Amino acid sequence: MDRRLPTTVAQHILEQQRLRYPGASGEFSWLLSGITLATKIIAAEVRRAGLNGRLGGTGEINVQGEEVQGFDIFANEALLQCLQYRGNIGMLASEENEKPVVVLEKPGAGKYIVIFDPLDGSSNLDLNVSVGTIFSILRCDPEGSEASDPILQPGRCQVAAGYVLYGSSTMLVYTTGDGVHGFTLDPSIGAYVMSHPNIRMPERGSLYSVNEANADGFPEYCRRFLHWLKSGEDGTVYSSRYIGSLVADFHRTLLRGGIFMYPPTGRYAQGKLRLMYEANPIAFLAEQAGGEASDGRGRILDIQPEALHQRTPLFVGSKHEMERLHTFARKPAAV
Ligand code: AHM
Ligand code: MG
Repeated sequence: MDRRLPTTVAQHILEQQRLRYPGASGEFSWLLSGITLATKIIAAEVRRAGLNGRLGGTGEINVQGEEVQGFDIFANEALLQCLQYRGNIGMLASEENEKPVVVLEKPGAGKYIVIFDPLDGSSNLDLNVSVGTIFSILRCDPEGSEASDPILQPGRCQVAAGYVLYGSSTMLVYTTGDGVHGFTLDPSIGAYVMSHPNIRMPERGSLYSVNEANADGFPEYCRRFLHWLKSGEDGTVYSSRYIGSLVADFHRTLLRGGIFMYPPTGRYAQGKLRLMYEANPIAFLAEQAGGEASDGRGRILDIQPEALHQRTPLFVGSKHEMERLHTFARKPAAV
């Protein structure tokens, strides 16, 4: 009987490297194995969320001005520890740390920079709702870079990006610029196993995802776009879905199509989501799957970051809905 063994993420990365970069040193696979190890540790802890005393806030306020959750600290430590000793990472930067962690004495001696949101949507954990880890990998010294701060690279410079969704199952979805691949954690063998090869985002969908409670504070073109989505004008009856956990909301958008939006709001004039460790990795994945991501004016991946924790409006989804959004953004309102 021909029973093929499952393809694990480690095998997949090695195989891809062998095909695309025959001379590769294997350092990149070593780095990614740090991420898979940390996220398996986080997944195990998330599974026991009500039992390990980590639920709820710590009372501390982080660099974002938001209350730190007990799980944020745990997930941040897990990633820092698993990545710090890889030997090829010059710097690590996280939503939870105001400043990047310099891993090597000479950061330039490392090959890679890893930026992450250790546990996005962590306030949802108290309610047993899905959360995620998001990561973005850059080169320490990208070709042609003259930037004084090596971290502040536009998203198009990412060499890899992905997320882990701690949902009804745990899934790792990543890209190295050669399509998007999804792996499901098989708890019986403790490995991420290929379950979603070559994910393509549908050209159009029938779902939109936005925190509509903020709609009065959205730019005018967003309100007109929302109205259009609900009008049924192009023959699609749109329905709405909003979890309030970016990784889960994006994962659905990736697989089902449609659009996810976090526009500027009355409270967050620049949008709420962070460019370098939320919008950039999500945008890289979306584009690699055939979708689009913008801040309403231009491509997310072309934004030159000015600060590590900078926020940006984010619109991401299928080509059809993104094209319509941009039409509204360009067209002034009729007076
Ligand atoms: P966090 O990084 O502090 O967890 O916040 C980001 C989360 C995203 O997961 C989600 O898309 C968004 O905040 C939801 O915000 P809101 O509650 O304003 O709709
Ligand atoms: Mg976050």
